Amino acid sequence: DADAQIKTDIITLTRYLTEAQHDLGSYATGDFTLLCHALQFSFKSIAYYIRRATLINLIGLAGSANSTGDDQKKLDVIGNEIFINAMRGCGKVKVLVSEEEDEAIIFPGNGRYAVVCDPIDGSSNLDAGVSVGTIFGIFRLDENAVGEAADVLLPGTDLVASGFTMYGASANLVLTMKGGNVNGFTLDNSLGEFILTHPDMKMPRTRGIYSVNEGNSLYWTDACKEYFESIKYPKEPGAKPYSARYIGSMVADAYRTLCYGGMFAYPADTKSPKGKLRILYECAPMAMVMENAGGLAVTGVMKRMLDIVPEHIHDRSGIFMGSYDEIKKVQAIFEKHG
Ligand code: AHM
Ligand code: MG
Repeated sequence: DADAQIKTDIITLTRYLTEAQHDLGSYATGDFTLLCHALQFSFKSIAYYIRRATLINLIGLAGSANSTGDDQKKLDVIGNEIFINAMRGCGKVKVLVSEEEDEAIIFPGNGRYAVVCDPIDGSSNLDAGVSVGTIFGIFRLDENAVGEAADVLLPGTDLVASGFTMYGASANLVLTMKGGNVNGFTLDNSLGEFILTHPDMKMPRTRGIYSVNEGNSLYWTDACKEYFESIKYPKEPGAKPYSARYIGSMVADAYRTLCYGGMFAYPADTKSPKGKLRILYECAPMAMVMENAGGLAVTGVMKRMLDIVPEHIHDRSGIFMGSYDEIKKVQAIFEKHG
């Protein structure tokens, strides 16, 4: 009967964090758990405003531009403010880097963590109702960190946790911790809780799906052109060409890649020699998720993404990420070109 199917032993994010705090010992102190609770609140708030955006006049431009000259949407501004206030309020964060802020924000107090974030990634898609999301990474600061931007110029291997939310048909949160697995949570709007719905997400090792802005192919390097040609016009007898899927919101393209496998790329090219996506708060957190789910993430010159140390907080990189065997194919072709 129906009653028998109702789950009464549900793992909420709160429960998960409490259990993780026990398991992870030194990584997850009480401070870390409190910080995650503040993060979770910001995700819920942003999800709420995105759902209501069209109704309460939040679509369209705010009339300003962010640090790197992108036009800001009203929701970019609101998402950024929600995030900053949540991070300040929890008292555990010393340094905050946001895509929407020129400079790192330094909070008073003795927070021991640094948070890097893109509060609303994919916002050019917002007015069309396409999925957008929040990307985040958490570093634990060095004992003698003074509280400045330089404190977060670290490789992704130093992240203690990272993940992203995708505000789509439902709000999905993907969370991973250093050395851990990847867990997916879905926001139950009535309960106001993120529920563990996708425990231990593992990407298929291979899948014939590619995700790239093909409109840039004129500017691609020869290696890049050869790779995409090779999957569209396979020479091996019986091999099928790959399917193309490109949403144009990294969170959504990454979420699909996590669930179905395949590869996602934003290569560096002659138009954007350093690529488009930012190392600190877009590439590194995603790379950590990909690796912990059994995949790979590399730069435009095939270096492990998590090893890259940005020189400046808003530095960019080319990126190729996704299923293990797919990224190996990319690497093989790029290596041939030297
Ligand atoms: P944003 O942070 O300004 O939203 O830009 C990042 C987004 C990614 O979500 C997405 O992968 C990429 O830009 C799409 O770029 P393009 O429109 O050039 O294909
Ligand atoms: Mg972004």
